[in-house]
Formats: sequence, C-alpha cells, structure tokens
Amino acid sequence: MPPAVVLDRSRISDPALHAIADRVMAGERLTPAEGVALFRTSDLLGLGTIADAANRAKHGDRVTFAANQHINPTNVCILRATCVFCSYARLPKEDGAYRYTMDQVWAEAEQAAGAMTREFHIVGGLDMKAGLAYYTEMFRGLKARHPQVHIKALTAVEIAHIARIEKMSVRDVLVALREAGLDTMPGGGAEVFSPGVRATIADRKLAGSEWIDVHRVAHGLGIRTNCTMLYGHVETVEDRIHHLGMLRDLQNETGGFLAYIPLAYHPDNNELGAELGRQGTATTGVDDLKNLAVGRLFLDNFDHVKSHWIMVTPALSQLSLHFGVNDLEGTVVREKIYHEAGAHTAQAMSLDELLRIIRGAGKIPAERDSFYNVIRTFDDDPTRAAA
Ligand code: V47
Ligand code: SF4
Repeated sequence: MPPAVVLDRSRISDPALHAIADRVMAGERLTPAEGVALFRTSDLLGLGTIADAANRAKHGDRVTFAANQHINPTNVCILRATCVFCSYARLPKEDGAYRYTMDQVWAEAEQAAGAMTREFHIVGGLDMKAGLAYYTEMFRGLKARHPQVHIKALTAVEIAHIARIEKMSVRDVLVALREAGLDTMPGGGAEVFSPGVRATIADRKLAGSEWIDVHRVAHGLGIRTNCTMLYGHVETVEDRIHHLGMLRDLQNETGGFLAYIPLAYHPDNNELGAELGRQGTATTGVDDLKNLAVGRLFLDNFDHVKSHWIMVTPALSQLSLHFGVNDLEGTVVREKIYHEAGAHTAQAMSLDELLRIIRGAGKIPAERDSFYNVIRTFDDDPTRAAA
C-alpha cells in the first residue's frame, strides 16, 4: 500500500483547480464541468500536481511496463476511404496492401523466441478475407508455438466486422476467439464517441455506443479490455469529456477495463491531416500531458493510465510519469500504424532504455504481465533519481 499522499497546494496557481483538488483528495467523482475546466486550465503544473497525487495514491512510485510485440496481420480495410485519419489501411488491390499468410505470422512471431516477450498485440484492418477462421487459426498456432505469450488482439471494431461477415453474434465470435487463445482485447477503434466528430473522421465506423456494447459483452464473458481516445484533431474538450464519461460509466457497470490510453493524432499521409493543413505537425506536449492527466483524474474508477511513447516520444512519456501516468507502452517490436502516419520515434525500445527512462523520472520500474500483475521490480538501483 503506498504511503498517504500529500498534495502540495502551493504548486496550484489556478483558483478553479483548488476546489477540484479538494474533491479529488476526498475521493469524490469529478463532474463533466470540472473535467472541462481541467482541460481549459493554463495551470499545467497545478493539473499535474493533482493528477500525480491521484496516481501516487494508487501506485506509489512504481511504474510498470510490459514486454510486448505488435503484429499487424493485414492492412486491407473496407473503411479505408472513410476513416480519414488513418494512414495505415489500403484497398485490396492498392499498392502496399498486404495480408500475412499464417507462415508470415509465425515468422514475425518468432522474434518472441528467446526474447522477453510476454504479449502479442495483434490488430489490423477490416479485411473481408480475414474472418473468424483466419484469426482462430492464427491464435491457435501462436499459442502452440509460444504457449507462454498472452494474446491481446482485435479491437471492438474488428470483432464487430468479423461478426458481420460471419453472420454471427458478437458474443459467439468472442467465445470462439477465446477458445482459440484470445486473452484480452486492446482499446483501439474508440476514436471519439461524439456522433458529430465520428461522422467527420470515421463516418462508417461502428458508432460509439456500439463500441461500448462490444466491450460490455467482452467484460460479461470475463474478457478484460483496454480503452483509448484519439485526440488532437477536430474534437472539442466537451467531446473529450463526453467520451471519457462513457468509458467511466461502462467501467462502473462492469469493472472490465484494465487501462486507458489516450492516442495522439498523427497527421502525416492521411486525408484529415491534409484537410486540416496539419501535415508534419503533431499534437503539442501540453495537450499530450493534459490528456494523460485528465484521464487519470476523470476516470477515477480506472487503475491504470498508459502513455504510448511511440506516439508522444519517450521524452514526453517520461515527463508524463509526473502527470498521472503509471504505465508505459512496452518494448514494442516493429510498429506500423503510427509510423505510416508520421511518427518519428523508434520502432522498438530495449529494456535498458525503458529502465533508464523510468529511473530518470525518480520512479521504480516494474515489469508486469498483461493483467498488471508485477513480475519483477527493478528497485535495486540507488541512483535512480540521478539519471
Ligand atoms: O483505433 C490510427 C489509432 C488505434 C492514427 O490497448 C492513429 O494497449 C494516431 O488502439 N494517428 C489502434 N492514432 C491502436 C490502439 C492501441 C495502441 C497501443 C496500445 C493499445 C492497448 C491500443 O490507433 C486506432 C486509432 O485510434 N490511429 N491512425 C493516426 N494517424
Ligand atoms: Fe480501417 Fe482501422 Fe484504419 Fe479505420 S482506422 S481505415 S477501421 S484500419
């Protein structure tokens, strides 16, 4: 149990944040208006102070990471023309379109042999030729070859797509996938739930309420999931809080979410970036930190807030450890989705580098499994605050 947390009020300069700090420290739930105030404040350090206190009350100085490997088996996607923020998808006959054969999946997964990988993170496009059999064969084959590796796979959008092309219920698809080896689901496809924003950036994608329904069914089956929000494009702060409110409500109902991961929009090589005149300009550091900190404070019923260093850079992820974040996206082997959209970060990070980042923030690194159980803690370095 972490020690009682003290919040240093002298670090909060925005008067509006004082009342919010009191409510957070009393364990009270923030209202949507308070959530909006958190996004609007220019007192970034005040916001960070409150989020850091809320995070330390749950996790002390421990920061976790998981050793995972991303596998993106197909970039063929029927929504290629309407998800205007996506740089990854291709039409079946378009240049650069691919769909892995099972042998290609096994070959890519082979990197896990001898490495510390404990999780495969598998997501791709809505491909008419990647139905239930494609994924059940994949998961069975992966479990046979790497029985120790957890399979976190398929967003709610992909699950609904499989259900549609197989003419099955979401529940039956999930049951079949679980039998084949699916352990948990990632949080992608959520984007922004507000219908207006969705109509602009992802017109034909599963509606926000349908995304929530798929996760509700998964939670009901005991399948834990993550959730995300794609920020930094056309959404307002009210849209963000509406989105977080829907996540908070489902978590209240099921308790099935493991972690929240805000995803910073990357504008390169996609229609939306061109339309907004934003190519080459990522989200700002202040907005990245605000999204993480507000996630920590508004989602009071979530244990884990994860920063995705591939999207916001390792340097910002390190700073975020003082803005409410308790978990870093792990040692990712070969990431495609954000690199196609202009991310200039590396595609993988070594264990030593992760430890250096976490220790350099004055925190204690710990490797976790996919359910957030700590496997080993790296608390043997007395110089951790000095890096
Ligand atoms: O749903 C697509 C996003 C998501 C872009 O659950 C983009 O542990 C930024 O959800 N700029 C998929 N983002 C990835 C995802 C995820 C990532 C890491 C960890 C977890 C987890 C989940 O990627 C999509 C979409 O929101 N995305 N294109 C882009 N141009
Ligand atoms: Fe397809 Fe997902 Fe890209 Fe949309 S975001 S086009 S569903 S791969």
